[in-house]
Amino acid sequence: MPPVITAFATSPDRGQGLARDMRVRWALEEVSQPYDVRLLSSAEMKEPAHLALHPFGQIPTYEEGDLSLFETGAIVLHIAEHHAGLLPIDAKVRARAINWMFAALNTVEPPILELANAMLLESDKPWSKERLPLVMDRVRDRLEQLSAHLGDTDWVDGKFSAGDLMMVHALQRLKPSGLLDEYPNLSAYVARGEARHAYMRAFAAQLEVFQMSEHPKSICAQLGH
Ligand SMILES: N[C@@H](CCC(=O)N[C@@H](CS)C(=O)NCC(=O)O)C(=O)O
Repeated sequence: MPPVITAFATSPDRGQGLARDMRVRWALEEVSQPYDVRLLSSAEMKEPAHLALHPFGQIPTYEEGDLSLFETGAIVLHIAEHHAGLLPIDAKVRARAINWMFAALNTVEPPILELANAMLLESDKPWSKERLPLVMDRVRDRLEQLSAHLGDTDWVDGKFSAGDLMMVHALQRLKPSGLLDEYPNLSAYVARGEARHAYMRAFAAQLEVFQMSEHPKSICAQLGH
């Protein structure tokens, strides 16, 4: 039985790959593992059946036999530890790749999420105009450092790893802000991630869910049903 992940039945980003099931889909595609998806409405995410799998009522979750996980960092690490392709074999290089997964989640992603919230949820607040530049500068600090580290290399530490997967996905959320464009090597880094075949397969799969939810009739018509 393939693992089962959960995802939004109707993704708020309209299938643009920002929902975090994308990380898990991408990881599974990188290691060529099939998976099933259980789609949830916002209401279903807060019901007891889902809360038993995810105490915070979010997506994605990952079920494999009697193992059930939440938190994309833990899920992607689990996948990477059990299938070749996302973590190097050498113990020290492997530890460094895991190091980069944590850096993406704990150091780079938090200011990006703060900015996304500031732009999406706080723009109507009287203090928003004054606060936004401060939040943007906090993101810039991290981008500057990451950009200096990356230099003209392709990936954060040698070959592509789960560290890059998490980092690219965290950075993608910056696109609407324009901040990524200030760092050409980071824009190119994200584009390199998006150009991977595994990424493209994962993206297409999650976009299809959104298209089916929004235009079920036209998709059925295209499929000849
Ligand atoms: N730290 C969690 C974050 C999960 C998360 O924020 N999921 C979002 C979708 S990308 C969600 O379920 N949002 C709906 C909600 O919180 O009610 C992870 O990496 O898995």
